[in-house]
Amino acid sequence: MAKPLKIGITCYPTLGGSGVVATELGKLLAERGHEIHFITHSIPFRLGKFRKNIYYHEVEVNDYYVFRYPPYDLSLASKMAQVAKMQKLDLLHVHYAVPHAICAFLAKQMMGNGLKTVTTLHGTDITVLAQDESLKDMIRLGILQSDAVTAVSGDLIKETRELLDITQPIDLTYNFVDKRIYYPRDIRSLRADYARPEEKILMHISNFRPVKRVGDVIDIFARVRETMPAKLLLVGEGPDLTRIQCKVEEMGLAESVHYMGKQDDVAQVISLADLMLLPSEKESFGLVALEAMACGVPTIGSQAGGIPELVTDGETGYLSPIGDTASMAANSIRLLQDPQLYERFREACLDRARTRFCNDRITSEYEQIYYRVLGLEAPVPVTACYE
Ligand code: GMT
Repeated sequence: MAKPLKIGITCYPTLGGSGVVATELGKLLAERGHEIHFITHSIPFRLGKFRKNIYYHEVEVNDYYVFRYPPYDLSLASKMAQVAKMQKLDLLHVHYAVPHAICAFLAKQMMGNGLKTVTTLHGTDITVLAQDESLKDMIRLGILQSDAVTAVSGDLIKETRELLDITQPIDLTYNFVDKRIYYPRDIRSLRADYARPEEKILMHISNFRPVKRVGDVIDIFARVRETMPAKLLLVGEGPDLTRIQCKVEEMGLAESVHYMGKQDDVAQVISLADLMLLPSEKESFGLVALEAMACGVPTIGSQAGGIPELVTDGETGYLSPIGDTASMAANSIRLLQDPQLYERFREACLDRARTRFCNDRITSEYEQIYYRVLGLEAPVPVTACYE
């Protein structure tokens, strides 16, 4: 039998898809008997209640008076090494290259190279930050010094290779959903709070950053509303939110748009929607489209990055060129006006989420990578998803 591992996980604990993936992965690995140590600056927001096999180590930043800027990265690296030593970790798995891959490299050096490190690239660490010449070489070093590197889509692997001139193997590990949490919820009692029975509900969930093109979401919605009664639910917050609120006002849509802020029970919220809108400029995978898919909600989106690897155009949603809001609106209307077509898409969504992106399969893919890096016998891989 394969030996259970002791794994340190570092991620951004308070926001974003990379933190969600890292935390959910840690929980699933703990369920499989591995000992998981989160090394982060605060408790990962999806960690929830006390769980067997899960520990949390807080990174405290030293603000000694000579430091003009408290050195978080160095504190993190020291904490990683300290926890690795104290808990006899087998490896560190860091999510998002900057600064985590470099901190893991420093921790490894402090441990005299005995510690293995795995880096998962999530998207903007490559597609935005690695475009910056002042960060590029550091990101490249972090990747080269990792014992294994994974990325969340084939497109992100390609972009990493091209941008950073990297030839070492990069494993593909898609985002996943826990099917015990993400399934179509019964929202009959809730729906009436947001829309009348004849109104369709369109939804967008993001961190409201420019790469998400939330302005396009409003344009798509405005066009859909010209044809049918509809409401738009905007979930999340971020730097573009105020600009978006102004745009909504200017377009006379204020009565039809609900701002839901940040939400914890995403599966419940998504189950309210008839369509998910994801018109991003850059999107290495698009976790939110997968969460929607698992709840039976098709996505109307752009062909950016890894979205086409997730959303099958014409089967589980429709994809258009970035910025082509007319086509995205036409596709939304086509789907919403045809109940039979919509039902086919919904079934295809549920089927694809369960079979290709389920927690059993992707957790096992990460597990195989850990054992490979450690040169240990691995458990039998899970290649199918269980109902
Ligand atoms: O979506 C974001 O901007 C947040 C970002 C993050 O790093 O938390 O998400 C990235 O990682 C997710 C998990 O792997 C992916 O599903 C998102 O597509 C990716 N975002 C972008 O590439 C913009």
